[in-house]
Amino acid sequence: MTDNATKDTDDLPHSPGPAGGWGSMKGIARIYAEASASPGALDSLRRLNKPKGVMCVSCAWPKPENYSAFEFCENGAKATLWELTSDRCTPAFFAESSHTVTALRDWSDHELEKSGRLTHPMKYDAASDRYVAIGWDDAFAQIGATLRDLPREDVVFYASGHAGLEASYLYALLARAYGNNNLPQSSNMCHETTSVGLKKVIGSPVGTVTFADLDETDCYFFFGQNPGTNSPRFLHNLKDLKDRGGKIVTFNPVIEQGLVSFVDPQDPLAMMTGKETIISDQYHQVQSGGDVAAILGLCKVVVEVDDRARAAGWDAIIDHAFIAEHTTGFDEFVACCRATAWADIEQASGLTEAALRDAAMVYIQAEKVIGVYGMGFTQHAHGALNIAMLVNLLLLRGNIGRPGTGCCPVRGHSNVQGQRTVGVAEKAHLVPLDRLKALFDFDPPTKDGMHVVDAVQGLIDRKVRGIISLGGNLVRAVPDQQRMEEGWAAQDLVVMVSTKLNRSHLYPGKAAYILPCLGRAEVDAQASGHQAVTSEDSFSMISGSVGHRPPASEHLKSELAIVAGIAKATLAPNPKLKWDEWTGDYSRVRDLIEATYPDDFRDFNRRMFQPGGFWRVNDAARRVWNTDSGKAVITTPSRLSAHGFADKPGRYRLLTMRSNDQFNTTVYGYSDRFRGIEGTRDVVLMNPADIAEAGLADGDKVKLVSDYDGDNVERVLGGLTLIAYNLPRGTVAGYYPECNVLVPITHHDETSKTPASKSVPVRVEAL
Ligand SMILES: Nc1nc2c(c(=O)[nH]1)N[C@H]1C(S)=C(S)[C@@H](COP(=O)(O)OP(=O)(O)OC[C@H]3O[C@@H](n4cnc5c(=O)[nH]c(N)nc54)[C@H](O)[C@@H]3O)O[C@H]1N2
Ligand SMILES: Nc1nc2c(c(=O)[nH]1)N[C@H]1C(S)=C(S)[C@@H](COP(=O)(O)OP(=O)(O)OC[C@H]3O[C@@H](n4cnc5c(=O)[nH]c(N)nc54)[C@H](O)[C@@H]3O)O[C@H]1N2
Ligand SMILES: [Mo]
Repeated sequence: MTDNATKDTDDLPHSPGPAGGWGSMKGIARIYAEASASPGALDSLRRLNKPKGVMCVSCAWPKPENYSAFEFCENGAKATLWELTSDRCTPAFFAESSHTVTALRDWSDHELEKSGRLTHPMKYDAASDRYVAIGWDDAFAQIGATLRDLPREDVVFYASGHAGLEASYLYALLARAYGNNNLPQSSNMCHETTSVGLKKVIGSPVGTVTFADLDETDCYFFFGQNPGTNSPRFLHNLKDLKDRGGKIVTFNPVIEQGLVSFVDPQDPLAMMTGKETIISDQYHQVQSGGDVAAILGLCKVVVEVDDRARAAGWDAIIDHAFIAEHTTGFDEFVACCRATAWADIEQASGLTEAALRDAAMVYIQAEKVIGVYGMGFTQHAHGALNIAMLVNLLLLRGNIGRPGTGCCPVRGHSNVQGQRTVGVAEKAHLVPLDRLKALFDFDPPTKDGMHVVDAVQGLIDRKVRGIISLGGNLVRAVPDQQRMEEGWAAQDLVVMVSTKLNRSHLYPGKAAYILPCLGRAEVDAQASGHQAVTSEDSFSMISGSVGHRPPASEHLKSELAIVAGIAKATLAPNPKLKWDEWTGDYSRVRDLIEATYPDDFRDFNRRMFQPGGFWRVNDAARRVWNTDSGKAVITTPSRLSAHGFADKPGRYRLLTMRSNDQFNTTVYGYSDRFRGIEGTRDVVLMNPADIAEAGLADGDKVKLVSDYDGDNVERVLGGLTLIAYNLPRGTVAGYYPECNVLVPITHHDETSKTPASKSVPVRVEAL
């Protein structure tokens, strides 16, 4: 049983220096060189996340109202430089003798994207096994003809969270006018658990906090989110909290450096002196899937201390007035807290009673608490239960809907949340279909469409026959990659709207097209002049973004123009669908968004450049609960663990992790500086005692074999080096996306179908 406070982490293997500091500067400089970024790219960094500047293409962390000179982080800088590379992937690249599609499959993800920005629309030529250039008009005409021939329900319109609100709105309109709601999105692999699970308990599918809450809170409880790598600008808020004497308690199987200590690269004095801020006051290495039990333990202590306080005639610890007015399920949950034995909680969480009591005391003493979570919560078979448990903890002391408190799911792609807001949704009831009908004079389909998991299953079953992909790299991002590749290649049509070459281009169906688009930092010139686009961040703030760099190629089109091009070539003429006018002036599309979602987008064109963005209303933040009962739901857990399979000797819980040198399937390099892993991603991290017990040794060559009871498919990943690492017993770790061959498509959150990528049952075997 492990319980590491941060003070001990100096002794750990692979515990390099603090997050931020000179390491982050070196990281940016290395990517600047590696990406061969154009010198003008530095100008784009200067404008990042400021009004009338470029909104970062990396993560969805919000933009502040009062920005600093450098309003970007290590990974935002990397993403921007990577996009603004001077390398180009031209028709000449594909014509090189060694660059057949089959040969390119042997390239790593890093090498594929490193070939540079795509410059021309390309079509796969089966005879030569290559992509060859094609004109835009021909590409659109051929795609339109094939789409018209295909059964409407067999075509999928995937979106990955990159594209702005305008292109995304039109993309969803295209799918519905075509005839289906098959609009899966990357959040299906990510925060779908939030969209379904958080909605169920507090009535809001998104988080309730804003920057003002971060400025006011006095405590963060962190579960399975890694700000040092995935939302580094958050580190500044964490440091601010520590500077004003607040507390941070972290639950994570991996010691993540950004949650240990931080040197602010924007603070010259801190940089010169190396002055670190210790981030987590307590760091609890919960085992993978063990958070349900850990939080139950915290709540058990809260209930116990509340009992004692009231018996002694002191103020209650639980906010009983709030509970009575605003919640359901309290009594049953309290009975469960009392009835569950500490031995069971310790067993299921991997943490000691003493450690959980320490954490609970911080919770009890804090007046305003924010609960933060990420993929370590959502990507489990019972991920929604993780979220419900965190909400239980917060509700006990009224820590939702009060300044300085709330629930803070940290989202992924820069506009992943916003795409859902404007209709990229496979669930028909989430979209105001009646308004679409009134605006555009067609009958939108009412049947629910496919989720990513349904689409993958449809590909495996050869039911899905065509896919349009607005950004992303679905072949590499989804579970069951091997079966996915075969299904992908069997389709009639694959259309990828992309900026860089990736693995999803290399399994062409009967007809495959790569349609290259502008990046967000580039000038988007249309009939009415330079266009701006908008996106929505993790705090539901909507901001405009203006590109300033010259496009990577004169042949690029904007995402919006590409969507319009496909739509015009595919759909029967309808005078209400004004694709050319919309392409010529994006403010017209924003008017449509406002007409479709008047509450969220009031005065859209006028407010889009408000510093820090404008806020979409969130009822839960005002203690209005849009749940079935009209109250916030306190959930009694049906189980103590989120991992969802039986434990047995030799079966480990594999968590798939992101390195500091990647953005999802985009691998910038092979330096996972924060974890001390350099030069390779082909590794398995494992507790030294587990290694010894398995008869293996640090440095051994091993393979991972999936040990899934749900089907008989063989899933193996070989060529891995075993590294002894500070992890809880029974939990092993490997990199995403490499490990995706091991994740079964049916192993997903029970309510939202988010793949359970943080707890995959595997065996570790010598090679
Ligand atoms: N640089 C960079 N930034 C990114 C991304 C990127 O790849 N690179 N991806 C973007 C996207 S799309 C997303 S969704 C976000 C993802 O950002 P995060 O939500 O931070 O996702 P991960 O890094 O996958 O996992 C988060 C943490 O969960 C921990 N964890 C795993 N299992 C458990 C568990 O059972 N319990 C607990 N308590 N913790 C657990 C892991 O150790 C890890 O530290 O980041 C976005 N930002
Ligand atoms: N095992 C495991 N699997 C996971 C995860 C995990 O933690 N573990 N995480 C999941 C998560 S959270 C997510 S969000 C998904 C990510 O899945 P995706 O969103 O599908 O994948 P990305 O890697 O973000 O997509 C990268 C590609 O997007 C294209 N691109 C980049 N910028 C732009 C742009 O501005 N416009 C357009 N049109 N294209 C662009 C480039 O061609 C690039 O190659 O993966 C999921 N898969
Ligand atoms: Mo994500």
